[in-house]
Order: sequence, then C-alpha cells, then structure tokens
Amino acid sequence: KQLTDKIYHFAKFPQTGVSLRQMVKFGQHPSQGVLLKASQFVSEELPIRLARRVVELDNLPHNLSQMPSVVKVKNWYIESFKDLIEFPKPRLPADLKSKIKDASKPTDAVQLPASHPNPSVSYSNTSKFHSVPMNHRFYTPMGDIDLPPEIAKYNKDFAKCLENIKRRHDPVVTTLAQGINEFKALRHKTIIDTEVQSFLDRFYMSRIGIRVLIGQQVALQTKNEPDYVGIICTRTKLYDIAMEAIANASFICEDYYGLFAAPKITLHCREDLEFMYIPSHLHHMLFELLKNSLRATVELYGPDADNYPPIKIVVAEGQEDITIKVSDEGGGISRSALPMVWTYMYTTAEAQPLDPDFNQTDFKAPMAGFGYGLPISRCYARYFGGDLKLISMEGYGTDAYLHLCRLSDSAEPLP
Ligand code: W6P
Repeated sequence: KQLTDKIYHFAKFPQTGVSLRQMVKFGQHPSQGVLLKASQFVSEELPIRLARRVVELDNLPHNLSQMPSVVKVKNWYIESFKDLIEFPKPRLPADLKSKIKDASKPTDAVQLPASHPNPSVSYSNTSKFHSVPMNHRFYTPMGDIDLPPEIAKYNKDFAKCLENIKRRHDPVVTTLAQGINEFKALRHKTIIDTEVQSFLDRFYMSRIGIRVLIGQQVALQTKNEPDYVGIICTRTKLYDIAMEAIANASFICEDYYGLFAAPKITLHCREDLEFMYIPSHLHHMLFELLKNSLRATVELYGPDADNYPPIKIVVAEGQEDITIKVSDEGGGISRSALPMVWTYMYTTAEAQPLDPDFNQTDFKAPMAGFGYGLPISRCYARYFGGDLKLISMEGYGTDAYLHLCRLSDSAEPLP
C-alpha cells in the first residue's frame, strides 16, 4: 500500500552518521533553538534509518522474513516510521525563518579534548561499513533568538513521541532471538549462516545508533547533570564504571550459582582516568565480559571450590585507544570453538524456553542472556570506533581486549 511505497522511497536516501564529538558540540547549550534544530535533524534521519531496516527485514534469506517474530519486529519499525512522518511540523513565521538562518553560523566556543593531531588519519570506518559525514546544516547552533512558545511545545511533544518509539522497540533483541531459535529448531543443523550473522550485526548496530539519537534528543531536554551532554558523559570515569560492573556481575554470579562469594576481580586502573563516552554502553560491555569470565571460572572449578583464580582487569591508556583487558583462568576455549562466541545462531547458552528439558518453574535469569552478550557488546564497541577481541589459551584461560577510541571523532558506522 501507500505506506509501503513511502518506506521504500525513504530507504533509498543515505543515512547520516554523527560522532560523539559532534553530538557534544551541538548539545552543549540546548536552547529551544538548538533543540529545534536537533529535532529537525532527528525527524529527517530516523525515518530513513527505520525504512532501511524494514527493507532489510523484508529481504531475509531462508523464509526468515515470514517468521512471526520477524514480522512482529518489522511492524514495530513500520509503526515508528509512521509516527515520525505523520508528526506535525512546527509552523515557523517567515521572519523567524530568516532569523534562524542568520543565526546559523558555526561556533567554536566549546572546549573539547583535542582532535587527532593528523586529521588526514581516519579511524571512523571498520572495513565492513561506510559512513557519511555529518551534514553541517543540521549542526549549526543558533544562539538565543526569541522563539514562540509553540517551538518549545513542539520540542517537548516530539521528545514524547521519540520516547514512545524507544519503548516500543525495547523487546526487539529478545523477540529476534526467539525467532532465530525457532528457525534453528526448524532446520537441519550445522550450516554456519554468514548471511544471518551479518544481518544481525548490521541490525543491532543500527539499533544502537537509533537509540543513541533518541536517547540524546530526550536527555537534552530532561537531564541536567554536570559533565553530561544528553546521555554522553564528557568525563566518564572508567574506574567507577568498572567498579560498578564488578559489583553487579559478582552479585549475579553469586545469585546464579548460589555462591557465598564470586571469584575475586582485581582492577588495575588509574582512578582519575576520564574520557568522553556513554557510561551505560561502557557498563554494558564490561558487565558482559565479566559475566563470561566468572562463568568460565566457576564452571571450571565448580561451585563448591574453596577459592578461584582471580579475574584481572588491566587498563592501558594510549594516545589513540584506551584498552581494557579482562583476563580469566577459566580454562579457555579451543581455537575451533572460538569463532562461535560471536555467532547469534550457535549459542551454547543455558536451557531456553524451547528446550524440551526446560523447566519453567526453575527459571533463573541466565548468566549470559540468550548468548548474545558478546556479539552485541562488540557492536557497542565498534559503534564509536572501538573493537572487542578475544584471545584464548585452551586449557588455561581467556583474555578479552576491549579497545575504545579516545578521539571521539569517529562517526557511527552505518550499515
Ligand atoms: C571464557 C569464554 C569467554 C568469553 C568472553 C570473555 C571471557 C571468556 N572466558 O572462557
């Protein structure tokens, strides 16, 4: 129908990526004028990104597009697309339009960590993705011109619309995971499906980007904490986030295995190390790595062991990267099994609701979700130009290397 045509039309436009630095520069002084510009950017960008995902969901291999869970997810994307394109635009009086245009001069009043000394070196692209430079048109603050109250109302209502969209998409990961599980159960085993794999990598990466744009636009209007620009913390304290991830992962581990104390985790990190990042992303990745290391350690030595070899976190500060190494002595993974940890289709996770042996009454929050923790954590790392790698010594233990880009200049990798 007509909506489908519209979606396929929007899907032809290129996506526009933003970098952490651009978002911070733009959102530092969120006057109603700045918020209006940001709302306008998001209202043009999101329909393009959503439409591209709908088209991809329509074109999955092996009849995956017809799976009920996939259709369900696709309909959420269609609904959100519709919400956005039908959202009423603010009516700007003609004299105001010219005022906004006049005020749209680039400003460089903001203090930010220095860019990379050699601007010709670009770290923004991993080989798989290309990114489009941010269009300056959207990112020129307009200072404090007087705006009619309708503008403030538009910004507020638009943020409400975005919040609603974000909430609608909360269950996307678990719903697609169910779909993949059903699909796995249907077909004959052991064909590594690179097509499904790369689709999910792209899809979850795109989802992170969409949720960052929404989260940022909402937070610019609701959150007002020192050192924060929207959801971005310009002085993220790695030590504090790591301590929090350690406490949370240890608690989950003790609860899950019924331990008095989880294996010890040591943290070797300068306490005042700070950099620009989204703290929730950092916590998510560290929490996931720690759960994996704890699980390997407890399962190797058993839940009744007197003590466990500690898990060690080492943080290195380079010019380009901050690298976090998480080392365990949990026995490691064989070289042949290692690639599997990145796949969505071949998870070795706990009993799932579809397993015949699965006992609903015994359900415990699994130590590692649907087994999607690692591939999704790698998407988070790559989203701002970092990466996540594993090196394992079978028979001894595993080292995870989480590389985070210090420069914050890298634009989103857009599938
Ligand atoms: C393991 C398997 C694994 C995955 C990710 C991080 C740490 C570990 N340790 O044995």
